[in-house]
Amino acid sequence: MSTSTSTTTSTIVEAKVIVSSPGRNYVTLKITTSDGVTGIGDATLNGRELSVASYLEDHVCPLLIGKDPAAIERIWQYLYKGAYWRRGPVTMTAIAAVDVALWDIKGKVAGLPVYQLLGGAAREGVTVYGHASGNDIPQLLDDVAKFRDRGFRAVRAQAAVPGVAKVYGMRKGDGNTYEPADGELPSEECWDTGKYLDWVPRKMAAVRERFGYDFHLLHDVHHRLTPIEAAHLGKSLEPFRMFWIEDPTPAEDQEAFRLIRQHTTTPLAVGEIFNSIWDCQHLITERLIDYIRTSVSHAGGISHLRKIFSLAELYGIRSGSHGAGDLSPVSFAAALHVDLSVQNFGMQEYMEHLPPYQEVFTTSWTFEDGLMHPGDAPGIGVEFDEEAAARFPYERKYLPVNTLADGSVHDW
Ligand code: CS2
Ligand code: MG
Repeated sequence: MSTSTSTTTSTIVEAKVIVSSPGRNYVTLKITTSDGVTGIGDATLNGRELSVASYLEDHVCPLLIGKDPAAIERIWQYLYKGAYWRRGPVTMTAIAAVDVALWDIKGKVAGLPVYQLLGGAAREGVTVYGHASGNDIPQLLDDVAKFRDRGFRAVRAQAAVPGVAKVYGMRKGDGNTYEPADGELPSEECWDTGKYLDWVPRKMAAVRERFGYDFHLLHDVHHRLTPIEAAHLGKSLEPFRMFWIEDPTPAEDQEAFRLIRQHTTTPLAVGEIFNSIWDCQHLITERLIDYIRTSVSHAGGISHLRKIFSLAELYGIRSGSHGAGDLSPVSFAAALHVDLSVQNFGMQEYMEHLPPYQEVFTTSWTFEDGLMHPGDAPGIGVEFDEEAAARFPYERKYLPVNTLADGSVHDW
């Protein structure tokens, strides 16, 4: 690209991909400019990390050299339209990493935190929800209590389903993580919709009975129900005034949400596996959902996420960015900058990262009284220690695979 799009003379001189596993696998892109400014982006795609690393190293990094780092939108379009092959998790995660690294650079050059470049703070802080879980109701209630004692204003409640051996959302071992699997190959889980549908309302009733209604209660269905089953669940949870139920049904079929909507007033959230605005166009413009959960790292970076949230704002739909631990501290911080600056912010997921991530990523965000703030360091506000990252080599890991009792594969 020879077109000069800004008055600066700075160019990109290096784009480097670092794969490391400080607590879990993370793929980090580091871009350096001719002025010696560096920016980082998160290119982690859980269970498929090396595909994005290769897409970047083999196909994207060579294209960046010599380009103007200030021309974020043009570079975004060059990587999206210029590839001819568009969308998909690998492509869009790679583009997201470039986008966030360039916003980081822009902030550092301007001496401003990224949220200031996005229009400034629209609120004092970002409401986050924590992940409570338990092997039975008393354990779940103890865990919810811990989050409330720490000041969380919103808690997601997941619990083991009696009669189902392993369930999404349960912590294990040191209590810190439930994904990905331990082994070098995927673990298998066996799902039972009937048992789950009977159990969830009992669990939520217990939570509301013990703690009342002065905090937000959330639940992740993790794509496991058919639309009519999801409608049944939404209806059965209405007395517990859920903040949302998440991913009630697989969302490849956007139209499916119309059916759920017709049957329940429980708010619906979806989008963590979406990669672009086209994945949620009808969900938003036909008001089939209440919260759009697309993430910085899997939906094309800060630039594209802002477009999705702006579209949603027109239809009264609020943001609810995915913030699981497999999104590195870089994309979590980037999400906080977006959350703070958009008008239609709803809720941010906060699944704390596993130690020893702090040896590699130094963050400047804060948590106080249930609200988070990205901090005022120039750029994204996360420093990446490449030498430390080298001490934690990549380990192949997969997400679990779900089956039904007859052995057929079900959504995990
Ligand atoms: C999840 C994730 O946080 C969530 O809401 O659904 O834990 C999801 O399973 C992982 O991000 C997959 O990598
Ligand atoms: Mg989820």
